[in-house]
Parts: sequence; structure tokens; C-alpha cells
Amino acid sequence: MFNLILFGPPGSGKGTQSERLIAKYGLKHLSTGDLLRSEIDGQTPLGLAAKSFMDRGQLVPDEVVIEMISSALDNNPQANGFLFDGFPRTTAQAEALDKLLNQKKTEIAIVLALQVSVDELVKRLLNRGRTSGRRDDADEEVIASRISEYERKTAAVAEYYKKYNKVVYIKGEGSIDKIFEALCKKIDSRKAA
Ligand code: B4P
Repeated sequence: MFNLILFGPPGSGKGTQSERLIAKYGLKHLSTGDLLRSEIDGQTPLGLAAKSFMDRGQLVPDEVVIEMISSALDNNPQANGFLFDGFPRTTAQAEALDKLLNQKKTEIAIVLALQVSVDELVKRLLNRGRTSGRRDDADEEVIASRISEYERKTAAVAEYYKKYNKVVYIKGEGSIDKIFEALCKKIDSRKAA
């Protein structure tokens, strides 16, 4: 099994690059953002609870997302590997993920961290907000709060995986094709190691 984490601030290109990476490497895509939005669309109790946090640009509580990922892992016993997109977003989530993978006798092979300036993040998210209908992309204050949640709670996740030499940084600005190429190079060299 080959499991990877695509890491980076909101708007850094995680969702965009994930789609290409899962097609190339045959991985199962697990995006907590997508899973939460589908709970909201289905008006489930979990979705209703998550919506108030997401609309304000805050992280959804750890126990909710950890439980969601745990079920998603159990529901995909045949997967060749997982691409985690937007998860883990706190150190507690990273510790929980390690335990879950450990129970399945597997682990994270690499953490690909996309680096993008704050100005570019805001520009991209506002731009998507004009067409996507995503409420969290439409309001500059909500975007600022997502970026500040990232800095306060999520940036530490990279430090957590650095202890295990799993983090590789990639410049997330430039053409989508070039960034994809750079990501593939890092994955291929980790697979060959
Ligand atoms: P997510 O759905 O994960 O959304 P995101 O961080 O904004 O990134 P996304 O992947 O969608 O955007 P991308 O960078 O691809 O999270 C939404 C919310 O859910 C969070 O705020 C939180 O409330 C909650 N949540 C999710 N996971 C959670 C967890 N684990 N714990 C707690 N809460 C959680 O792309 C952005 C835009 O940039 C796109 O329009 C794209 O086209 C564009 N773009 C991409 N690459 C580009 C490039 N190279 N050049 C120009 N534009 C580019």
C-alpha cells in the first residue's frame, strides 16, 4: 500500500492536484472537505453540525473528522493506497491517523506540502467563490479566518511528520501541469527508495 498526504493551506491546490494524482497512481481519494460537503448536502446530523463551523471558516471538531475518516478506511478494504486531501489538519488528527493506519499494518509514505503565498491563496479562493457556490469561498473574512486556522492549528502537522522525515515541500505557484510534474517526481523517487 502507498499512502500519501497532500498538505497545504486552503486554496493551495490540494483538490486540484488530488484529482490528477489519484488517476495516475490508482489511489483512493479521501478529502475531508468533500466528505463534509456531502454530509451537508444530505442534511445529516453530522453535516448540520459541521456546517456552522465551515461557514465561519473554522475547523470542524477533531472527533467528527476522525470518525469520518475511520469509516472511510473501513469502507475501502480493497484500496491500493489512499491519498489524504485536507486531512490531517491538527496534530491530534495526525496521531489518530497514524493509529488507524497502524491497525491496518500500513503507514504514510510521504507528505507533499504545497507552498503558496497568502496573496495568491486569497486571489484563488475569491475567484473560485465567484463560480463554485461555495459559501466559504465567497467572503473575504471567512477566507482570512481559514488561513488563520491553518497557521494556528494546521501548520504544526508538517512539524509532526518532519520528525519522521516524511515531508517534502513543493512550490504550489505556477502552472497546474508543472506543479503536477513536480509532485509526481517526488512520489516516484519515494516509491523507488
Ligand atoms: P477543503 O475542502 O479541504 O478546502 P480548501 O482547503 O479550501 O482547499 P481545496 O482543496 O478545496 O482548494 P484547492 O487548493 O484545490 O476544506 C473546506 C473546509 O472544510 C475547511 O475550512 C474546514 O472548515 C473543513 N474541513 C475540511 N477538512 C477538515 C479537517 N480535517 N478538520 C477540520 N475541518 C476540516 O483550489 C483552490 C482554487 O485554486 C481552485 O479554484 C483551483 O482551481 C485554483 N488553483 C489550484 N491550483 C492552481 C494553480 N496552480 N494556479 C492557479 N489556480 C489554481
